Amino acid sequence: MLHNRTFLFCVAAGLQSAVNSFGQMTLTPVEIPAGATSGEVIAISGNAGAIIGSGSGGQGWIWDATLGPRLLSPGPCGSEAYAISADGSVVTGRICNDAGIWTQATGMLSLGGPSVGLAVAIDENSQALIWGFNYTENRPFLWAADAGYQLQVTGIRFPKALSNNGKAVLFQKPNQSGFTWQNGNEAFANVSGPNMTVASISGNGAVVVGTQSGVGWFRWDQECGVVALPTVEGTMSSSAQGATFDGWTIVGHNTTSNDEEQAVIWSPRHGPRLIRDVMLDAQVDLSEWNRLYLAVDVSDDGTVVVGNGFTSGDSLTARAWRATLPQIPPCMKGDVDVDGAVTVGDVAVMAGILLEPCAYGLESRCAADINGDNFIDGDDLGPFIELLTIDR
Ligand SMILES: [Ca+2]
Ligand SMILES: [Ca+2]
Repeated sequence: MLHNRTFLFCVAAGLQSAVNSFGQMTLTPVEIPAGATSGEVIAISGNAGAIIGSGSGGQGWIWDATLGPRLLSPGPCGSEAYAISADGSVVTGRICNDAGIWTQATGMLSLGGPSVGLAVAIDENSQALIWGFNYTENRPFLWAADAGYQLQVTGIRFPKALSNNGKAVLFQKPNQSGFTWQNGNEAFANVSGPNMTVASISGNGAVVVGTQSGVGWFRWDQECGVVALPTVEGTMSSSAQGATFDGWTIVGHNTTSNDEEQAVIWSPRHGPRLIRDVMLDAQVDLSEWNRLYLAVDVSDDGTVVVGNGFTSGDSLTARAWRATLPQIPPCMKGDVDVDGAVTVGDVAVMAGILLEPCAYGLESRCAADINGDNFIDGDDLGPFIELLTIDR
């Protein structure tokens, strides 16, 4: 009798925790302010606190849970929002014909023109850092609070994204010919390929995500270069748009049958999944939505994804959505042979992967990169042995 009651209690507790993890999942429209010309989302802050959106030539906006939706610059020449810092405190984009900086305290201010601000970070001295592009000079600029607006000597390269601390910078090369990546003065990469565009960089600066025709959506890191990501069944084309802090969870779109773009999330452990299916599996009500066509960005911890879709009542006007997910590890750290447990059986595989990391699949690499710096080396060995000891 006692056994049965204990058993029943455990079943009930198990059900309760399943309900709780489903309970964390939601997908809701993002409220946009009156006067906004577009409901499309551009980015979410790394800490998941704020979302920005913009329409071309329109009115950039910001939304957060405390203050709700607001226009960045309600003035006559409008504004656009292009990037938000990881802590959500600073937005950059365009105001009139100038690059702009927005904070809660100041609203949108000009940095100089004719330019647009494209990437923003808070550096190690807690100062805002903005990279953008100057259209008359055809050159990027860097703006910092202490140094002001400075044109860069480099040729035509479009700043795309910064790591959370501003140290790693990603540039798109012209004519979709590839990208350059720079991490402080320590590391540089110049990657070329036809029809290759990049979208974003992981918060830790180590992973670049983008799209190449013939390859589809891809993930790049310094150790193994460009690796095509798997796609959902029937995918004709795909694009990568955003990544978590460690670059092991990536969002974008897969175009499936009927030429329909669908928002998708990938991690090594779960593979590519349509956001729609993730939500429906958790019994989230999507009857309000006709289609979720693009996942635009993801928070640093992977628990909030933002994207655009069409509601059931209006299949012409794009609307932003915000989806919350439970925190799901992208892989089981230490389980390099991918059998679901960290055991002595992983030791031989770990030895092999340390010698030749790029010969292994993404799930094994994620599992072997125990400290999450996107290199598999001696620094992962200590934590690997620790995981072995705990599990045995
Ligand atoms: Ca294993
Ligand atoms: Ca590592």
